[in-house]
Amino acid sequence: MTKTLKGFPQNFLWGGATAANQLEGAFDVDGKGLSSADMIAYVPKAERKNDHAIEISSERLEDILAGKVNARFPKREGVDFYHRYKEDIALFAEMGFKVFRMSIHWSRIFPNGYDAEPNEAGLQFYDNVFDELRKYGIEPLVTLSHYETPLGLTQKYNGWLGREVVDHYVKYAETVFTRYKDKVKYWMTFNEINMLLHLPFLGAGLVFQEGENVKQIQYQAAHHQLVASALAVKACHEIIPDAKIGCMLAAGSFYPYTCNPEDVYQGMEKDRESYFFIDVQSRGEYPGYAKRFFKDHGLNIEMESGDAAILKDHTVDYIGFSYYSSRTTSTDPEVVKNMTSGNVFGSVANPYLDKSEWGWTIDPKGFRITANQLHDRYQKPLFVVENGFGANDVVSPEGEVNDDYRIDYLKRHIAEMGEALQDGVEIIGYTSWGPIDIVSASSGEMKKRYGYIYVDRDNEGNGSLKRIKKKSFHWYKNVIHSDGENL
Ligand code: BGP
Repeated sequence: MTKTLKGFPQNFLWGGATAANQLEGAFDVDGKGLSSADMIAYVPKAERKNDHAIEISSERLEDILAGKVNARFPKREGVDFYHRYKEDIALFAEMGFKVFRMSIHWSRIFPNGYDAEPNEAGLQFYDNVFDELRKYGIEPLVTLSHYETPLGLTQKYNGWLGREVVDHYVKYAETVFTRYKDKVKYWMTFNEINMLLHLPFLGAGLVFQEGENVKQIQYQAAHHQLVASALAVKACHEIIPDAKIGCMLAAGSFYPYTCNPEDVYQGMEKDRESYFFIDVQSRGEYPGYAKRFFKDHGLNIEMESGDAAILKDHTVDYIGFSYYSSRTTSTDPEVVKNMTSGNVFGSVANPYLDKSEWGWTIDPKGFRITANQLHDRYQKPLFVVENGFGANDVVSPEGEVNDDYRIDYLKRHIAEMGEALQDGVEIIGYTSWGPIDIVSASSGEMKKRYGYIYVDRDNEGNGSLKRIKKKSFHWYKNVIHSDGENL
Protein backbone atom coordinates (compact mmCIF):
# COMPACT_ATOMS: atom_id res chain seq x y z
CA MET A 1 0.00 0.00 0.00
CA THR A 2 1.61 3.27 -1.07
CA LYS A 3 1.77 5.95 1.58
CA THR A 4 1.93 9.65 0.82
CA LEU A 5 4.61 11.91 2.31
CA LYS A 6 2.37 12.57 5.29
CA GLY A 7 1.96 8.82 5.66
CA PHE A 8 -1.68 8.47 4.56
CA PRO A 9 -2.55 5.30 2.60
CA GLN A 10 -4.52 5.91 -0.56
CA ASN A 11 -7.52 3.99 0.79
CA PHE A 12 -7.59 6.12 3.95
CA LEU A 13 -11.22 6.97 4.76
CA TRP A 14 -11.45 10.77 4.95
CA GLY A 15 -14.78 12.22 6.02
CA GLY A 16 -16.83 13.88 8.72
CA ALA A 17 -18.80 12.86 11.82
CA THR A 18 -22.22 13.83 13.17
CA ALA A 19 -24.90 12.60 15.56
CA ALA A 20 -28.61 12.33 14.75
CA ASN A 21 -29.72 14.34 17.77
CA GLN A 22 -27.43 17.24 16.91
CA LEU A 23 -27.97 17.17 13.15
CA GLU A 24 -31.40 15.99 12.09
CA GLY A 25 -34.03 18.07 13.86
CA ALA A 26 -37.54 16.68 13.23
CA PHE A 27 -37.29 15.41 16.80
CA ASP A 28 -40.98 14.49 17.04
CA VAL A 29 -42.21 13.77 13.52
CA ASP A 30 -42.96 10.60 11.56
CA GLY A 31 -43.40 8.52 14.67
CA LYS A 32 -40.13 9.37 16.44
CA GLY A 33 -40.14 9.18 20.24
CA LEU A 34 -38.05 11.31 22.62
CA SER A 35 -34.51 10.38 23.62
CA SER A 36 -32.15 11.45 26.41
CA ALA A 37 -30.33 13.81 24.03
CA ASP A 38 -33.61 15.55 23.12
CA MET A 39 -33.84 16.64 26.77
CA ILE A 40 -30.79 18.91 26.72
CA ALA A 41 -33.05 21.65 25.36
CA TYR A 42 -35.03 21.62 28.61
CA VAL A 43 -32.11 22.11 30.98
CA PRO A 44 -31.12 25.75 31.43
CA LYS A 45 -27.37 26.27 31.32
CA ALA A 46 -27.36 27.43 34.94
CA GLU A 47 -28.63 24.03 36.09
CA ARG A 48 -25.91 22.11 34.34
CA LYS A 49 -23.20 20.29 36.24
CA ASN A 50 -19.80 22.03 35.59
CA ASP A 51 -21.31 23.60 32.48
CA HIS A 52 -20.38 20.58 30.44
CA ALA A 53 -22.83 17.96 31.44
CA ILE A 54 -26.55 17.89 31.65
CA GLU A 55 -28.08 16.03 34.55
CA ILE A 56 -31.80 15.73 34.92
CA SER A 57 -33.32 14.66 38.22
CA SER A 58 -36.30 12.35 38.10
CA GLU A 59 -38.50 15.17 39.39
CA ARG A 60 -37.32 17.52 36.63
CA LEU A 61 -37.96 14.80 34.05
CA GLU A 62 -41.53 14.38 35.34
CA ASP A 63 -42.09 18.15 35.05
CA ILE A 64 -40.74 18.16 31.49
CA LEU A 65 -42.92 15.27 30.42
CA ALA A 66 -45.91 16.89 32.09
CA GLY A 67 -45.30 19.89 29.85
CA LYS A 68 -44.41 22.15 32.76
CA VAL A 69 -41.00 23.11 31.32
CA ASN A 70 -40.53 25.07 28.11
CA ALA A 71 -37.85 23.70 25.86
CA ARG A 72 -35.54 26.29 24.45
CA PHE A 73 -33.87 26.04 21.09
CA PRO A 74 -31.70 24.68 19.65
CA LYS A 75 -30.96 21.05 20.44
CA ARG A 76 -34.24 19.59 19.36
CA GLU A 77 -34.24 21.31 15.98
CA GLY A 78 -30.73 20.37 14.89
CA VAL A 79 -30.06 21.92 11.49
CA ASP A 80 -32.92 20.14 9.72
CA PHE A 81 -30.80 17.49 7.99
CA TYR A 82 -33.98 15.41 8.11
CA HIS A 83 -35.38 17.47 5.23
CA ARG A 84 -32.09 18.77 3.73
CA TYR A 85 -29.97 15.62 3.65
CA LYS A 86 -29.68 15.59 -0.16
CA GLU A 87 -28.24 19.12 -0.24
CA ASP A 88 -25.85 18.39 2.64
CA ILE A 89 -24.63 15.07 1.27
CA ALA A 90 -23.95 16.75 -2.09
CA LEU A 91 -21.71 19.22 -0.24
CA PHE A 92 -19.88 16.36 1.55
CA ALA A 93 -19.37 14.71 -1.84
CA GLU A 94 -18.03 17.98 -3.26
CA MET A 95 -15.33 17.89 -0.57
CA GLY A 96 -14.53 14.32 -1.63
CA PHE A 97 -15.73 12.46 1.47
CA LYS A 98 -15.09 8.73 1.41
CA VAL A 99 -16.98 8.08 4.66
CA PHE A 100 -19.70 9.83 6.63
CA ARG A 101 -20.21 9.09 10.32
CA MET A 102 -23.78 9.44 11.56
CA SER A 103 -25.98 7.83 14.15
CA ILE A 104 -29.36 6.22 13.75
CA HIS A 105 -31.75 7.88 16.20
CA TRP A 106 -32.82 4.77 18.15
CA SER A 107 -36.15 6.42 19.06
CA ARG A 108 -36.89 6.94 15.35
CA ILE A 109 -36.85 3.15 14.97
CA PHE A 110 -38.34 2.10 18.34
CA PRO A 111 -40.06 5.26 19.67
CA ASN A 112 -40.14 4.12 23.30
CA GLY A 113 -37.24 1.73 23.06
CA TYR A 114 -39.37 -1.27 24.07
CA ASP A 115 -41.95 -1.23 21.23
CA ALA A 116 -42.89 -4.61 19.74
CA GLU A 117 -42.56 -3.42 16.14
CA PRO A 118 -40.20 -0.90 14.50
CA ASN A 119 -41.41 2.42 13.04
CA GLU A 120 -41.33 2.02 9.25
CA ALA A 121 -41.12 5.79 8.60
CA GLY A 122 -37.92 5.89 10.63
CA LEU A 123 -36.43 2.92 8.82
CA GLN A 124 -37.33 4.45 5.45
CA PHE A 125 -35.62 7.76 6.32
CA TYR A 126 -32.28 6.04 6.89
CA ASP A 127 -32.73 3.93 3.75
CA ASN A 128 -33.02 7.22 1.84
CA VAL A 129 -29.94 8.71 3.54
CA PHE A 130 -27.78 5.61 2.92
CA ASP A 131 -28.91 5.50 -0.72
CA GLU A 132 -27.96 9.18 -1.14
CA LEU A 133 -24.53 8.63 0.41
CA ARG A 134 -23.81 5.59 -1.71
CA LYS A 135 -24.88 7.48 -4.84
CA TYR A 136 -21.67 9.50 -4.32
CA GLY A 137 -19.56 6.53 -3.24
CA ILE A 138 -19.56 7.67 0.40
CA GLU A 139 -19.45 4.84 2.99
CA PRO A 140 -21.84 5.32 5.94
CA LEU A 141 -20.23 4.75 9.37
CA VAL A 142 -23.15 4.25 11.75
CA THR A 143 -23.24 4.70 15.53
CA LEU A 144 -26.09 2.69 17.04
CA SER A 145 -26.50 5.03 20.02
CA HIS A 146 -24.97 8.50 20.22
CA TYR A 147 -26.29 9.69 23.60
CA GLU A 148 -29.71 8.72 22.25
CA THR A 149 -31.26 6.27 24.70
CA PRO A 150 -35.05 6.37 24.14
CA LEU A 151 -36.70 8.20 27.03
CA GLY A 152 -39.22 5.39 27.38
CA LEU A 153 -36.39 3.20 28.67
CA THR A 154 -35.52 5.79 31.31
CA GLN A 155 -39.13 5.95 32.42
CA LYS A 156 -39.59 2.18 32.49
CA TYR A 157 -36.19 0.87 33.68
CA ASN A 158 -34.14 3.98 34.63
CA GLY A 159 -32.25 3.60 31.36
CA TRP A 160 -29.34 1.20 31.21
CA LEU A 161 -29.71 0.27 34.86
CA GLY A 162 -32.38 -2.18 33.70
CA ARG A 163 -31.01 -5.49 32.42
CA GLU A 164 -34.05 -5.64 30.10
CA VAL A 165 -32.53 -2.78 28.06
CA VAL A 166 -29.85 -5.19 26.82
CA ASP A 167 -32.53 -7.16 24.97
CA HIS A 168 -34.23 -4.03 23.62
CA TYR A 169 -30.88 -2.73 22.31
CA VAL A 170 -30.01 -6.07 20.68
CA LYS A 171 -33.44 -6.19 19.01
CA TYR A 172 -32.84 -2.65 17.70
CA ALA A 173 -29.35 -3.60 16.47
CA GLU A 174 -30.59 -6.76 14.74
CA THR A 175 -33.40 -4.77 13.09
CA VAL A 176 -31.04 -2.19 11.54
CA PHE A 177 -28.31 -4.73 10.67
CA THR A 178 -30.91 -6.75 8.77
CA ARG A 179 -32.50 -3.74 7.09
CA TYR A 180 -29.24 -2.11 5.97
CA LYS A 181 -26.92 -5.10 5.55
CA ASP A 182 -26.26 -4.22 1.87
CA LYS A 183 -25.73 -0.50 2.51
CA VAL A 184 -23.70 -0.14 5.73
CA LYS A 185 -20.39 -1.90 6.31
CA TYR A 186 -19.01 0.17 9.21
CA TRP A 187 -20.79 0.18 12.58
CA MET A 188 -20.11 1.33 16.14
CA THR A 189 -22.02 0.21 19.21
CA PHE A 190 -21.97 3.29 21.49
CA ASN A 191 -20.62 6.82 21.17
CA GLU A 192 -17.92 7.56 23.80
CA ILE A 193 -19.06 4.72 26.07
CA ASN A 194 -16.78 6.01 28.88
CA MET A 195 -18.80 9.23 29.13
CA LEU A 196 -21.40 7.25 31.09
CA LEU A 197 -19.24 8.03 34.13
CA HIS A 198 -19.39 11.78 33.46
CA LEU A 199 -22.75 12.20 31.71
CA PRO A 200 -24.90 9.36 33.11
CA PHE A 201 -28.17 10.75 31.78
CA LEU A 202 -26.87 11.45 28.26
CA GLY A 203 -24.68 8.35 28.20
CA ALA A 204 -27.08 5.83 29.70
CA GLY A 205 -30.45 7.48 30.34
CA LEU A 206 -29.86 7.35 34.10
CA VAL A 207 -31.64 9.64 36.56
CA PHE A 208 -30.85 9.58 40.27
CA GLN A 209 -32.75 9.98 43.53
CA GLU A 210 -31.20 11.69 46.53
CA GLY A 211 -28.77 9.48 48.46
CA GLU A 212 -28.45 6.74 45.84
CA ASN A 213 -25.07 5.08 45.28
CA VAL A 214 -24.19 6.75 41.96
CA LYS A 215 -21.07 4.64 41.29
CA GLN A 216 -22.98 1.38 41.88
CA ILE A 217 -25.68 2.45 39.43
CA GLN A 218 -23.18 3.71 36.85
CA TYR A 219 -21.07 0.54 36.80
CA GLN A 220 -24.11 -1.72 36.79
CA ALA A 221 -25.40 0.23 33.78
CA ALA A 222 -21.90 0.04 32.24
CA HIS A 223 -21.96 -3.75 32.56
CA HIS A 224 -25.27 -3.88 30.72
CA GLN A 225 -23.91 -1.67 27.94
CA LEU A 226 -20.77 -3.83 27.66
CA VAL A 227 -22.82 -7.02 27.36
CA ALA A 228 -25.16 -5.33 24.87
CA SER A 229 -22.17 -4.14 22.85
CA ALA A 230 -20.75 -7.67 22.67
CA LEU A 231 -24.13 -9.09 21.64
CA ALA A 232 -24.37 -6.43 18.92
CA VAL A 233 -20.90 -7.46 17.68
CA LYS A 234 -22.14 -11.08 17.57
CA ALA A 235 -25.29 -10.10 15.64
CA CYS A 236 -23.37 -7.88 13.23
CA HIS A 237 -20.88 -10.64 12.37
CA GLU A 238 -23.76 -13.08 11.80
CA ILE A 239 -26.00 -10.76 9.73
CA ILE A 240 -23.31 -8.78 7.82
CA PRO A 241 -20.22 -11.02 7.66
CA ASP A 242 -18.17 -8.46 5.70
CA ALA A 243 -18.91 -5.58 8.09
CA LYS A 244 -16.55 -4.03 10.65
CA ILE A 245 -18.00 -3.12 14.05
CA GLY A 246 -16.15 -1.16 16.66
CA CYS A 247 -16.36 0.43 20.09
CA MET A 248 -15.63 4.07 20.80
CA LEU A 249 -14.16 6.16 23.58
CA ALA A 250 -13.63 9.81 24.33
CA ALA A 251 -9.83 9.64 24.34
CA GLY A 252 -7.04 12.02 25.29
CA SER A 253 -4.09 10.80 27.39
CA PHE A 254 -3.58 12.14 30.89
CA TYR A 255 -0.21 13.82 31.50
CA PRO A 256 1.17 13.99 35.06
CA TYR A 257 1.66 17.62 36.10
CA THR A 258 5.08 16.70 37.59
CA CYS A 259 7.40 13.64 37.62
CA ASN A 260 6.21 12.97 41.19
CA PRO A 261 5.25 9.26 41.09
CA GLU A 262 1.97 10.18 42.77
CA ASP A 263 1.08 12.38 39.77
CA VAL A 264 2.25 9.69 37.36
CA TYR A 265 0.19 7.03 39.12
CA GLN A 266 -2.89 9.26 39.15
CA GLY A 267 -2.47 9.86 35.41
CA MET A 268 -2.42 6.09 34.84
CA GLU A 269 -5.51 5.67 37.05
CA LYS A 270 -7.43 8.35 35.17
CA ASP A 271 -6.50 6.85 31.79
CA ARG A 272 -7.65 3.46 33.05
CA GLU A 273 -11.03 4.91 34.09
CA SER A 274 -11.73 5.33 30.36
CA TYR A 275 -9.69 2.41 29.04
CA PHE A 276 -11.68 0.06 31.29
CA PHE A 277 -14.60 0.11 28.84
CA ILE A 278 -12.36 -0.55 25.85
CA ASP A 279 -10.33 -3.22 27.68
CA VAL A 280 -13.55 -5.20 28.15
CA GLN A 281 -14.78 -4.65 24.58
CA SER A 282 -11.40 -5.33 22.96
CA ARG A 283 -9.89 -8.01 25.22
CA GLY A 284 -13.18 -9.58 26.30
CA GLU A 285 -12.81 -9.60 30.09
CA TYR A 286 -12.81 -7.39 33.16
CA PRO A 287 -9.22 -6.33 33.97
CA GLY A 288 -7.79 -6.92 37.46
CA TYR A 289 -7.65 -3.21 38.28
CA ALA A 290 -11.41 -2.95 37.68
CA LYS A 291 -12.14 -5.88 39.99
CA ARG A 292 -10.03 -4.22 42.66
CA PHE A 293 -11.83 -0.88 42.09
CA PHE A 294 -15.22 -2.59 42.59
CA LYS A 295 -13.96 -4.27 45.77
CA ASP A 296 -12.36 -1.12 47.18
CA HIS A 297 -15.56 0.85 46.55
CA GLY A 298 -17.93 -1.86 47.78
CA LEU A 299 -19.56 -2.19 44.36
CA ASN A 300 -21.41 -5.42 43.66
CA ILE A 301 -22.02 -5.68 39.91
CA GLU A 302 -24.71 -8.24 39.10
CA MET A 303 -23.66 -10.42 36.16
CA GLU A 304 -25.59 -13.27 34.57
CA SER A 305 -23.91 -16.68 34.17
CA GLY A 306 -23.43 -16.35 30.39
CA ASP A 307 -22.05 -12.79 30.46
CA ALA A 308 -18.35 -13.71 30.74
CA ALA A 309 -18.55 -15.94 27.66
CA ILE A 310 -20.43 -13.30 25.69
CA LEU A 311 -17.76 -10.69 26.45
CA LYS A 312 -14.93 -13.12 25.68
CA ASP A 313 -16.34 -14.43 22.38
CA HIS A 314 -17.47 -11.17 20.77
CA THR A 315 -14.79 -8.51 20.87
CA VAL A 316 -14.69 -5.55 18.50
CA ASP A 317 -12.96 -5.32 15.11
CA TYR A 318 -11.56 -1.81 15.64
CA ILE A 319 -11.20 0.92 18.26
CA GLY A 320 -12.96 4.18 17.43
CA PHE A 321 -12.07 7.27 19.40
CA SER A 322 -12.62 10.99 19.64
CA TYR A 323 -9.63 13.24 20.28
CA TYR A 324 -10.01 16.91 21.10
CA SER A 325 -7.20 17.33 23.59
CA SER A 326 -4.88 15.69 26.11
CA ARG A 327 -5.57 16.10 29.86
CA THR A 328 -3.35 16.86 32.84
CA THR A 329 -3.58 15.65 36.42
CA SER A 330 -2.01 16.63 39.74
CA THR A 331 -2.17 15.42 43.32
CA ASP A 332 -1.08 18.84 44.59
CA PRO A 333 -4.13 20.70 46.01
CA GLU A 334 -2.53 24.02 45.07
CA VAL A 335 -2.31 22.94 41.42
CA VAL A 336 -5.79 21.38 41.41
CA LYS A 337 -7.17 24.84 42.24
CA ASN A 338 -6.27 25.75 38.65
CA MET A 339 -8.68 23.06 37.47
CA THR A 340 -10.42 24.40 34.39
CA SER A 341 -14.19 24.55 34.92
CA GLY A 342 -14.96 23.51 31.35
CA ASN A 343 -13.33 20.12 31.46
CA VAL A 344 -15.62 17.23 32.28
CA PHE A 345 -12.64 14.95 33.04
CA GLY A 346 -11.43 17.24 35.80
CA SER A 347 -8.17 18.05 34.03
CA VAL A 348 -5.98 20.81 35.40
CA ALA A 349 -4.60 23.51 33.11
CA ASN A 350 -1.47 22.57 31.15
CA PRO A 351 0.83 25.61 31.30
CA TYR A 352 2.53 24.63 28.02
CA LEU A 353 -0.64 24.66 25.94
CA ASP A 354 -3.21 27.18 24.63
CA LYS A 355 -6.98 26.76 24.95
CA SER A 356 -10.01 27.40 22.77
CA GLU A 357 -12.61 29.99 23.71
CA TRP A 358 -14.52 27.13 25.37
CA GLY A 359 -11.50 26.32 27.51
CA TRP A 360 -10.56 23.14 25.60
CA THR A 361 -6.77 22.65 25.58
CA ILE A 362 -5.13 22.53 22.14
CA ASP A 363 -2.49 19.74 21.92
CA PRO A 364 -1.70 18.31 18.45
CA LYS A 365 1.26 16.28 19.76
CA GLY A 366 -1.16 14.69 22.22
CA PHE A 367 -3.05 13.26 19.26
CA ARG A 368 0.05 11.30 18.18
CA ILE A 369 0.70 10.25 21.78
CA THR A 370 -2.89 9.07 22.32
CA ALA A 371 -3.04 7.17 19.01
CA ASN A 372 0.24 5.38 19.79
CA GLN A 373 -0.89 4.48 23.31
CA LEU A 374 -4.19 3.07 22.07
CA HIS A 375 -2.47 1.06 19.34
CA ASP A 376 0.16 -0.26 21.77
CA ARG A 377 -2.59 -1.27 24.24
CA TYR A 378 -5.01 -2.94 21.87
CA GLN A 379 -3.03 -3.91 18.75
CA LYS A 380 -6.17 -3.41 16.67
CA PRO A 381 -6.94 -0.92 13.88
CA LEU A 382 -8.01 2.53 15.10
CA PHE A 383 -10.61 4.86 13.61
CA VAL A 384 -10.46 8.57 14.46
CA VAL A 385 -14.18 9.38 14.53
CA GLU A 386 -14.08 12.82 16.12
CA ASN A 387 -11.58 15.67 16.09
CA GLY A 388 -12.37 19.31 15.52
CA PHE A 389 -12.33 22.89 16.70
CA GLY A 390 -15.45 24.55 18.09
CA ALA A 391 -15.56 28.30 17.52
CA ASN A 392 -18.01 31.16 17.35
CA ASP A 393 -17.64 31.75 13.61
CA VAL A 394 -18.74 35.06 12.11
CA VAL A 395 -20.02 35.67 8.58
CA SER A 396 -18.30 38.67 6.95
CA PRO A 397 -20.30 41.42 5.18
CA GLU A 398 -19.21 39.71 1.94
CA GLY A 399 -20.86 36.50 3.16
CA GLU A 400 -17.64 34.64 3.87
CA VAL A 401 -16.41 32.69 6.90
CA ASN A 402 -12.63 32.92 7.12
CA ASP A 403 -12.00 30.19 9.70
CA ASP A 404 -8.19 30.15 9.52
CA TYR A 405 -8.14 29.17 13.22
CA ARG A 406 -10.00 25.96 12.38
CA ILE A 407 -7.69 25.20 9.44
CA ASP A 408 -4.71 25.74 11.75
CA TYR A 409 -6.08 23.35 14.42
CA LEU A 410 -7.00 20.65 11.89
CA LYS A 411 -3.76 20.98 9.89
CA ARG A 412 -1.65 20.51 13.01
CA HIS A 413 -3.70 17.54 14.20
CA ILE A 414 -3.81 15.79 10.83
CA ALA A 415 -0.04 16.20 10.53
CA GLU A 416 0.42 14.46 13.90
CA MET A 417 -1.97 11.72 12.79
CA GLY A 418 0.29 11.24 9.75
CA GLU A 419 3.24 10.88 12.13
CA ALA A 420 1.31 8.25 14.11
CA LEU A 421 0.68 6.30 10.90
CA GLN A 422 4.40 6.42 10.18
CA ASP A 423 5.00 5.19 13.75
CA GLY A 424 3.19 2.04 12.61
CA VAL A 425 -0.22 2.88 14.09
CA GLU A 426 -2.96 1.40 11.88
CA ILE A 427 -5.68 4.00 11.34
CA ILE A 428 -8.67 3.18 9.11
CA GLY A 429 -9.86 6.75 8.65
CA TYR A 430 -10.54 10.21 9.99
CA THR A 431 -14.00 11.75 10.35
CA SER A 432 -13.55 15.26 11.72
CA TRP A 433 -16.32 16.32 14.06
CA GLY A 434 -19.21 18.35 12.71
CA PRO A 435 -18.42 18.80 8.98
CA ILE A 436 -21.52 21.01 8.94
CA ASP A 437 -22.41 23.29 11.84
CA ILE A 438 -24.60 21.35 14.28
CA VAL A 439 -25.74 21.78 17.86
CA SER A 440 -23.07 21.43 20.52
CA ALA A 441 -23.55 18.33 22.69
CA SER A 442 -22.25 19.84 25.93
CA SER A 443 -23.54 23.39 25.69
CA GLY A 444 -26.65 22.76 23.59
CA GLU A 445 -25.70 25.85 21.62
CA MET A 446 -25.41 26.57 17.90
CA LYS A 447 -22.69 29.19 18.37
CA LYS A 448 -20.07 26.54 19.11
CA ARG A 449 -19.52 25.69 15.44
CA TYR A 450 -17.22 22.97 14.01
CA GLY A 451 -18.25 22.86 10.36
CA TYR A 452 -16.65 23.31 7.00
CA ILE A 453 -20.19 24.43 6.15
CA TYR A 454 -21.78 27.32 8.05
CA VAL A 455 -25.50 27.08 8.88
CA ASP A 456 -27.48 30.28 9.28
CA ARG A 457 -29.16 29.57 12.61
CA ASP A 458 -28.43 31.07 16.03
CA ASN A 459 -28.86 29.91 19.63
CA GLU A 460 -32.42 31.16 19.74
CA GLY A 461 -33.42 29.29 16.59
CA ASN A 462 -33.49 32.32 14.30
CA GLY A 463 -32.09 32.07 10.78
CA SER A 464 -32.73 30.81 7.27
CA LEU A 465 -30.78 27.52 7.70
CA LYS A 466 -28.87 28.56 4.56
CA ARG A 467 -25.62 26.65 4.08
CA ILE A 468 -22.38 28.62 3.38
CA LYS A 469 -19.04 27.03 2.43
CA LYS A 470 -16.36 28.28 4.82
CA LYS A 471 -12.69 28.77 3.89
CA SER A 472 -12.01 25.39 5.54
CA PHE A 473 -14.41 23.70 3.07
CA HIS A 474 -11.99 24.35 0.21
CA TRP A 475 -8.96 23.55 2.38
CA TYR A 476 -10.31 20.13 3.49
CA LYS A 477 -11.34 19.29 -0.13
CA ASN A 478 -7.69 19.81 -1.09
CA VAL A 479 -6.45 17.70 1.83
CA ILE A 480 -8.64 14.79 0.73
CA HIS A 481 -7.79 15.13 -2.94
CA SER A 482 -4.07 15.10 -2.12
CA ASP A 483 -4.38 12.06 0.23
CA GLY A 484 -3.29 14.22 3.12
CA GLU A 485 -0.23 15.63 1.38
CA ASN A 486 -1.46 19.23 1.01
CA LEU A 487 -2.24 20.34 4.55
C1 BGP B 1 -18.25 14.62 21.82
C2 BGP B 1 -19.58 14.11 21.26
C3 BGP B 1 -20.06 14.81 20.06
C4 BGP B 1 -19.66 16.28 19.94
C5 BGP B 1 -18.29 16.57 20.52
C6 BGP B 1 -18.01 18.05 20.61
O1 BGP B 1 -18.20 14.28 23.15
O2 BGP B 1 -19.45 12.73 20.91
O3 BGP B 1 -21.48 14.62 20.06
O4 BGP B 1 -20.64 17.10 20.44
O5 BGP B 1 -18.15 16.00 21.79
O6 BGP B 1 -18.53 18.50 21.84
P1 BGP B 1 -19.32 19.86 21.90
O7 BGP B 1 -20.32 19.78 20.80
O8 BGP B 1 -19.91 19.91 23.24
O9 BGP B 1 -18.29 20.93 21.64
